[in-house]
Amino acid sequence: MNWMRLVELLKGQKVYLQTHNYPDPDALASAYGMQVFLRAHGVETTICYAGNIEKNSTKRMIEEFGIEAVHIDELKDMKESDYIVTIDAQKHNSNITDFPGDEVACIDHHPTIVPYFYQYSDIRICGACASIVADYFRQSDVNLDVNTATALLYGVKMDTDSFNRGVTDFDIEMFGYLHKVANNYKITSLYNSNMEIEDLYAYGEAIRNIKIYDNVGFARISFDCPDALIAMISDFILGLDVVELSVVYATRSGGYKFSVRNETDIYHAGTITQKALQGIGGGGGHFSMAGGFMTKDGLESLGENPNFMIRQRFMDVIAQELEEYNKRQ
Ligand SMILES: [Mn+2]
Repeated sequence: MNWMRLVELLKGQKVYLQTHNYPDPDALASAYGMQVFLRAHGVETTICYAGNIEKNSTKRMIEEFGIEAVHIDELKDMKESDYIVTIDAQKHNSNITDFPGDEVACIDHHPTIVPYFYQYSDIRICGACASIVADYFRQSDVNLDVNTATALLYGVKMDTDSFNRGVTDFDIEMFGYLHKVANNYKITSLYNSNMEIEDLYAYGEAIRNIKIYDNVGFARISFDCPDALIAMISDFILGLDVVELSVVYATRSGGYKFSVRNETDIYHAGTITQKALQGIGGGGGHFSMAGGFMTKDGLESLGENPNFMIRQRFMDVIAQELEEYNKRQ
């Protein structure tokens, strides 16, 4: 990371900070933090996204912190020569729409699926993108105000499921840095109102449909749900004592949207999701958490009993992964 190079690159340009589609608290907190950081160095930016902000709790977070994020439909004047910094996302990933501007920089914490050359790239594998953004404040000695520290800390907490998921020493270090400044009461209050009544229907259906094969839990939801909710349910299923890897999927555009969680050191959720959905959709992610999708055509190609086929595909890949793990031991 070389924050001065980033500032020099963006100075004098029209700059957009683009999150992944359907931005979650980590994406929004990271974009907001970057905006405050860049403003302190004389660079004005616009935060933008495609898709919707789905969860009430995320909408509330935006209000609480005063984050201004503009939907692509309201951005008619973006030009090809304008600069884009992708935040919590990388160009060419399936979860980010290609906007007209030029993706000159990337700040992200996900493994790269499709490599792309940015003029400035800061991709560090850690629990939350907000941890990386916090590091910009620390390294450059820009004043970290309470609102920004609180937003970033909330992003870290949400993306790491309170330091239980994908967390690294670096996230903990940044937690210490943010915690000194943040309004911790505000974080607790936001954190404890994450669930909406409608979410319970999705939980209900997942619980009714759950199938356990060995140490793997599968659950299907027959209606469209926000990504964040599918992820929460996947975490919930992982909480079962007998489940070490959970695969939760919900109907989306004629196919399915997947969320996969892993608590072992044997499997890699990203690899498993990618392999299991190859040819019928796509996916990827971290060792502990991954997302994926299956297209309508992919689903139709699975024939009469698609749910059985989905479980079969995952179990086959999981068996291969276990075999490779045992070989390495
Ligand atoms: Mn993130």
